[in-house]
Amino acid sequence: MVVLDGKETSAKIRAELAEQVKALKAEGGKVPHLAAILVGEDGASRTYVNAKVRDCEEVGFGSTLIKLPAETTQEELLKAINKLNNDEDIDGYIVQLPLPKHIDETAVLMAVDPKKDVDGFHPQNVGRMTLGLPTYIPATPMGIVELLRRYEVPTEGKDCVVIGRSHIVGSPMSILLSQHNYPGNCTVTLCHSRTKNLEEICRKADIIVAALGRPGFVTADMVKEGACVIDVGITRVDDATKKSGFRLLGDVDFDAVAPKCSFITPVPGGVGPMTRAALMMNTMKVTELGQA
Ligand code: BQF
Repeated sequence: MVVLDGKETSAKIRAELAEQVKALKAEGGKVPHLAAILVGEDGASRTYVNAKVRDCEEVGFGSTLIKLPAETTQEELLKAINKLNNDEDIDGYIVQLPLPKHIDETAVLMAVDPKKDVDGFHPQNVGRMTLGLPTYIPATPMGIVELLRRYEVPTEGKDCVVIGRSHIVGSPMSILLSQHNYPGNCTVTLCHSRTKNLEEICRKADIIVAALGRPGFVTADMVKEGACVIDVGITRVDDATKKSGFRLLGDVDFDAVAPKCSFITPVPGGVGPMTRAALMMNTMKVTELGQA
């Protein structure tokens, strides 16, 4: 059994990007500049967005964090987005999700200039991804694909089960793994809350991607001997013994499932760090992807 180490792999990717930034600078090229908009005070979102700014500093990108109060109206947010769309120094930017409930997420994501949409959430970029055209791939599925590639996990002809149909993880993951590519060429089954016989379907899978947000949902009896299991879950639970006051739980019962696996991702230190690295890779691509 091989543990797919997202922490180590993401550090390697950042080091590679830092080298590319150095080369860019030496050639007198423009160094990518990433901006992020954070609305409100949600603790997890703040942590995520601060980590992204730190990643930019590590690889040598420019970064700008725009913090707006929780009461920001949709109109005000759209104005901030418009400003970033027109700011020539900003190559790419993200709107940190989730947004406060009074804001329409779809309207916001549609306002992002597709050329600067490094999260790949704009409908135009979702369409381009679906058609296999050059674009920004949403960070979590892209991070997973990159992890599979770097560990040379076999995917061609494999039966893959994706659990969860979110627009951010499950849906794009199912599309990428079914594409005529490596990693890809899987036969993909997308399971969700209305799926019948989910356990049985999982037991046939060579690759399971668990992205439903229910701690310990995937148990050993659901996993075939030799399967590759990718855990996207990151549920926070209180833990007074931790400095942060919480710990992260994955969607997979790691201790029971791992002995059956060919490959498995841990939580923390698996998919999460790769998500962050994928955002940096997308930001690096901005200058190349002018046509998107
Ligand atoms: C780790 C996210 C839900 C909603 C909005 C490392 C991250 C997480 C875990 C991280 C996530 C989840 C991010 C670990 C970014 C992944 O070591 O296991 C990094 O920073 N993520 C986000 O920006 O918004 C979210 C999940």
